[in-house]
Amino acid sequence: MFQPKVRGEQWELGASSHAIWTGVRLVDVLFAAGIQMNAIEVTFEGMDKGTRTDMPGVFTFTRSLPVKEALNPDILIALYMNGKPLPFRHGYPARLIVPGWYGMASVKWLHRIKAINQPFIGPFQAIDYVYKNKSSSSTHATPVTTIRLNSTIAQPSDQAVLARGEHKLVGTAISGEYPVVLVEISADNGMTWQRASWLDPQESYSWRRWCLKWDLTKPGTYDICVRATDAAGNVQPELADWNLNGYGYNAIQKIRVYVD
Ligand SMILES: Nc1nc2c(c(=O)[nH]1)N[C@H]1C(S)=C(S)[C@@H](COP(=O)(O)O)O[C@H]1N2
Ligand SMILES: [Mo]
Repeated sequence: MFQPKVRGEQWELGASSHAIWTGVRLVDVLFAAGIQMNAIEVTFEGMDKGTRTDMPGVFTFTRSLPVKEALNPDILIALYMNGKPLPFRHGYPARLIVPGWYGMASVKWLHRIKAINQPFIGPFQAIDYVYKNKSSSSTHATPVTTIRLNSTIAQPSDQAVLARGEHKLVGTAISGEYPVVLVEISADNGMTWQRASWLDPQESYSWRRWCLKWDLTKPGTYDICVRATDAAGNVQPELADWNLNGYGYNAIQKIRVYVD
């Protein structure tokens, strides 16, 4: 949804989902294996490999975490998704789950974990999944890490035609940084805001669903926006930080609905 458009898959509102993961704590495996004091990063290698258009060679999907992050007791080597063995496409038989981070950190089809004493440089670490603008070289780019404060309207959908009467707006909010404490809706394109109520309790790393009853008495066109605020007082931006590969989009979502 960046303007100007970025290359690649145009995800728009897609590429977001939610599941319950069960497995083994990474930190327990690292200590059981005897991780050494001089380790600075831990690498995670997937079983999939392939060629790239930007450099010769065959590469596995390998990512690293700084040791400090890797020891987070909430990181899992997940074996189950929603109570069942991982489906193949989601990483069977084992995948890393780095909660609160964007998906690229959660290496699927995990088959090797290594503690290393120098920074890991691989294309999926240093070329992809970094925030870059046109002028920054890849050495100065910032890695994509935690999920930015974000919220979305699931219902009604954009361009919906609604009957007059009472409607329920529902959606989700998430942040990988601080808990989301407030979701507000505007039906006048951002002039005034109303507080939504929560459908879910606050839970670490989870998205949290919100809802708002809305009485539509007058026919017309309505621009509806949703914005979330976190516990540190951050509010979603009007415009997301544009970057070459289109990562971390979290601008306030706007939809338009028509009332008959
Ligand atoms: N082995 C491996 N793990 C991977 C990837 C991959 O290509 N290979 N893609 C990553 C990216 S970019 C994302 S967004 C998530 C997608 O996980 P999902 O398929 O369970 O939604 O897996 C991550 N783990
Ligand atoms: Mo991704």
